[in-house]
Formats: sequence, structure tokens, C-alpha cells
Amino acid sequence: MVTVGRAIVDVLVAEGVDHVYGLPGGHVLSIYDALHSTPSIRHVLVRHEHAAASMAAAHAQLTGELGVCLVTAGPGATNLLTAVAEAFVGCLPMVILSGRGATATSQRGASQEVATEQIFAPVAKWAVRVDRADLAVDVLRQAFARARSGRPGPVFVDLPRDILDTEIEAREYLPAGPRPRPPADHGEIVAAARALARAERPLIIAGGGVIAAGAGDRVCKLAELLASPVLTSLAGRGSIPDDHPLSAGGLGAHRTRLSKRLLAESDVILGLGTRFEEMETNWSPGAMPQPAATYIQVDIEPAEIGRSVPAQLSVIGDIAAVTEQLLAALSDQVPATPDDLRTLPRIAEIVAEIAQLESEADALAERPGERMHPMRPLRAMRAALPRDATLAFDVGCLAQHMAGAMPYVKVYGPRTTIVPSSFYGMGFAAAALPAARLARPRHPAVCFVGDGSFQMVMNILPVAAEQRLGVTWCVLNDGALGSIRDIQQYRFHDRYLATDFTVQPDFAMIASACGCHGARVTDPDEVDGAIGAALEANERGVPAVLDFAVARERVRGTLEHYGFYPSELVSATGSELAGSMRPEGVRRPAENGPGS
Ligand SMILES: Cc1ncc(C[n+]2csc(CCOP(=O)(O)OP(=O)(O)O)c2C)c(N)n1
Ligand SMILES: [Mg+2]
Repeated sequence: MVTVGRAIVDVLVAEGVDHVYGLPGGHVLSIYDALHSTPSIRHVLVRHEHAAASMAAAHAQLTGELGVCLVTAGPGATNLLTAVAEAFVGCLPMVILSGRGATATSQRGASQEVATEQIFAPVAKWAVRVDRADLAVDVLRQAFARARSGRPGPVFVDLPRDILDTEIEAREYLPAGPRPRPPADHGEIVAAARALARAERPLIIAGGGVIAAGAGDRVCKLAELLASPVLTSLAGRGSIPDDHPLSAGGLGAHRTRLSKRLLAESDVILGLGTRFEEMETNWSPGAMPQPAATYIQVDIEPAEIGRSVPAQLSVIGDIAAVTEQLLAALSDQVPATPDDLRTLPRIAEIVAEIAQLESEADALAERPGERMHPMRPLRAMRAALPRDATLAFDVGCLAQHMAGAMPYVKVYGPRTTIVPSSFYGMGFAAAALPAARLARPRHPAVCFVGDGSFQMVMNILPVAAEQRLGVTWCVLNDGALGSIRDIQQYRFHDRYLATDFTVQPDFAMIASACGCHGARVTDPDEVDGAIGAALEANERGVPAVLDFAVARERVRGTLEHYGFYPSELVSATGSELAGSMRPEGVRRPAENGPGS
């Protein structure tokens, strides 16, 4: 006989779980007690449960295996909610083990008792309350199966404390097994292959589904066979190495003039596990396939077909299986491509344009001025890191601040980034960062994060220090909720409220108070040295915070994307990248109306 708590931990071991992110309470101590005698599972103690769910989600993003969190009843569970919603929107598999009051007291207003299984239902693939001890193991098996299968996502399991303490018969456990990989219907493949074989200017858009399916290599082969450029969504970054001649940039908020042009001119567009999310594309015509193009949408989830963009052809299946099927169907239908794709005029143009954009980004990073452009620390850090480092991007880097800059951080492989989805919760990636050193221990890990977003999750610092996880947070500090302040500047005529920080913590001091290395960097000439010292501390297992005083400046892609910046500002600069801001309080006459 074993307690249900012990049986649950045995399930975790059998399912290959090696890390659990959590914070205990009285309700779940039976599980903690079983973990005490389970050396193969490392428990990471957070200081707020939001970080447990963020790290579990990042674990899934970086490894492809589901992340596990363990929390107590009521507030322990509800503190997870925001990051679980992030995992749900981002299709990241996760199993959440949550405590609950004893079944005997469930209708009597027991302490910490709220209907958590209902609270989590809209942001979980399955939210279930276990009400019989002898069913707990079966529920767990289903939880693992559902979290991994189809479009992956979180599963919430509510476990009453008396059930956790109950003894049940020890039985052999049959693991739920790996993620199923359903292939597509043959007819759908034939139709898609025919359209692709006839394409004059094909384009592939690789989304998070490519990463989830581990299909990057096949996507590259397919792109090479078709001599098709590849654009990647934020979640799809790494599907193709950024120095591959067919890697042509990002989508929507992360686009460049090159990716914009490719989207506009392509006649057949193959979308692989991508949703053209609103946060990414604003659903603006220029950020989506042209109506005249043939858009072929491939997704494992039938409900996604045509949801965001109408698709002329659809293929339902696992991206790895579908790309394999397309490769087989196309191999004798398309002419052989040259070994060096750069000899093709369309590809040579892409390679030249990327080189030009890169030099513009360098010029912006090196631009002299009182405050450095946020591109400076971003470019300097990328240059200091090896190809396979883990890169995390929080809000403040992807919102107005760095949206257009994202294409200028090279990503060379799948499962090397921690990124939010279109749920876009401030602090998700920053709170998740330490998990990078558990999921990919040998690779340096760095997060770019706005000062507002960092302040939401600074209690992550002692977690990283305690676990000796050498990671670096680069705070892009503009003293404000800058992205929102911009809207007050341009749409609400300089009427600022609740967007400037008049008291700003000293992030470097907070870092050292939490056992981390910390430095404030105001002089652009000190950027490289500060980065070197932080990465060196990381190698000793010491986390680091670099507080960069940056200008609140946008790049062209951002100004265009958000739509509220004045058109003269958008068009003022010759370069794709340099998007300078109007000085505050200098209004155009038309704006000086009543009430402004
Ligand atoms: C949890 C949460 N609250 C509010 C928002 C809305 N929001 C989007 S960007 C932003 C400002 C972020 O400030 P900061 O991190 O300093 O980055 P900056 O915009 O200054 O670059 C806010 C408040 C959000 N995305 N998430
Ligand atoms: Mg800010």
C-alpha cells in the first residue's frame, strides 16, 4: 500500500519528470514528503507561484517535455493563473498539481476553498477535481496524455488533502507515452503539393507548431526543395537558423521591409503551425497573405483552420508528419535546386537585403547620444553569447520598445528561446528565465525585459541565487511603462497618468541584496565590460542583473505596427530602423485643441 501522494510522485518518475516547480502548503505535504525520498526529481522552490507556472511553461518551451508545478490550495493555485493562461495561449504542455480542502469539509466553507477547478477551466485543456483516491493515478495518466497530445497545453489537477493521505494499492503504472503524431489525409497532401509545385514565388511561414512538432529540419528541407524563403513567427523562431540563406525574418510586429515585401509578392504561402495572431500581425492587410495568394494552412488543431486568416487549402496533422508527407509528394514534382541557393536571384536578393538590415542595426546600436538606444545592449549581448545560448524576451522588448528590433537578434536553433504568446503577460519570460539553466544547463541564458515588467517579478532573483542558476536579466530601463506612455503621448495629447515611475528601485542593489551580481550601465562604452562580468558571474553559478539606462525610442517596424504614431514620424526617417521620437510637449498646432 502507498499514499496517493507517493503514487503521484511515482507517476511523475514514470513519465520522465525531472523537475517540479512549486511552493508547499499544508494541503500538499503528502506529495512533498514523497518527493523528499525521490532524488531523481529536483524541486525548485519559488517565492511566488506565478514563477512556478512560468518556469514550468519555459521548461516545455525549451525541452518539448511538459513542465510540472506543485502548489497548495486556494491562493497557491490562483497565484498560478496568469502564467497558466500564458501557457494555454502559447500551447505549452504542463501538468499542475494543486491542493484542495478535505472532501469532508468541501461544502462547509473550508479554509482556502474556492472553486479552483472552475477558475482554471477556461485556460486549461482539462481542469479536473479528483474525488476518489483509487482514481488519482488514472486521472494523472489522462492529464499527461491530454497535456501532450494535439495542440499541447496545461492540465489542472485538483487534489483534496484527505485523498492525498489515503493509502491505495501499489500498482504498476503504464506511462501515457509520447506525443502522438497524426499524419494528414492523402488528398489534402496531394492538393497542397500541387499548389506548391506550381508556385512561382512560394513562401513558408513557420510558427510555434513547427517547434512543438520538432519539425525544424524537415521545414528547412522543404524550403530548400522549393527554394522558398521562410518567415518565422515569434513562437516559430529557430525553425530555421537565422544564417540560412532562406531565413528571411519575422512577421507583423517583428517584420522588416524584406519580410513585408515577401508576404506581399508571394503567390503560394504555406503556413505551418502559425496563427497570424493579433499581437503579432494586428491583422492588418500588409501583415497577412494577400487575398490573391493561395494560402495553405497546416495545423494539428482543426479549429484553427481559417480562424484568423481564410485558408484556400487546409491540411490537418502533426507538422513533422505533414512536412515529411509533403517532401515525399513533391520530390519528383519540382526541379532540383542548386547546391548553393544564393545563386538564385530571388535568394541572392534576400541575402543582400538581410546584410543591409544588419548594418543598419549596427549603426543604430552604435549611434552616439546621451542615452543609448536599446538596440545597443541587445546587439552587444548577442555578440557576446554563443550561437546556442538561451534567449528570453519579455514585455518591454517585444512591445513598442523592441518589436522591430527582434529580427536583429539572431536565433540559430529550435528550443532556444523563451517568449510570451499573444497573451503577453508582463514578467512571464523574466520569471521563467532560471528554468533555462535547468532545461539546457550548459548554455548561457539571458532575458531582455522592460523595467516595469521586471518589477512585477523581481522576487525571482533569490530563487535563481538559491538554486545557483547562472542567468542574466538585462533590464531595458526607460523609467516608465513606456509602451503605454507612448499612447498617452500620441493619442491622448501628452496627458500622462500612471505611466512614469517617480520612484525607481536600484535594480543593481536589489540584485546584490538577493545574492546576485548587479550593475547599472549608463555609458554605452561600458556595455561590453558589464556584459562580460555578468556572463562570467553566471559561469560561477551566480545570477546577474544589468540595468541599462536606455532611450525610449522605437524602430520603424514598431511605429508602423501599432498604428497610433503620427504618420510623419513613421515616414520621417530614411532608415528602416531609426525611428526617433517627437520630444515631449512639442505639439503640432492641430493637437492643441480644447482639453489637450
Ligand atoms: C500583466 C500585464 N499588465 C499590463 C500589461 C499592459 N502593458 C503592455 S506593455 C506595458 C508597459 C511595459 O513597461 P516596461 O516593462 O517598462 O516596458 P516598456 O514599455 O517601458 O518598454 C503594459 C503596462 C501587460 N501586457 N501585462
Ligand atoms: Mg519601461
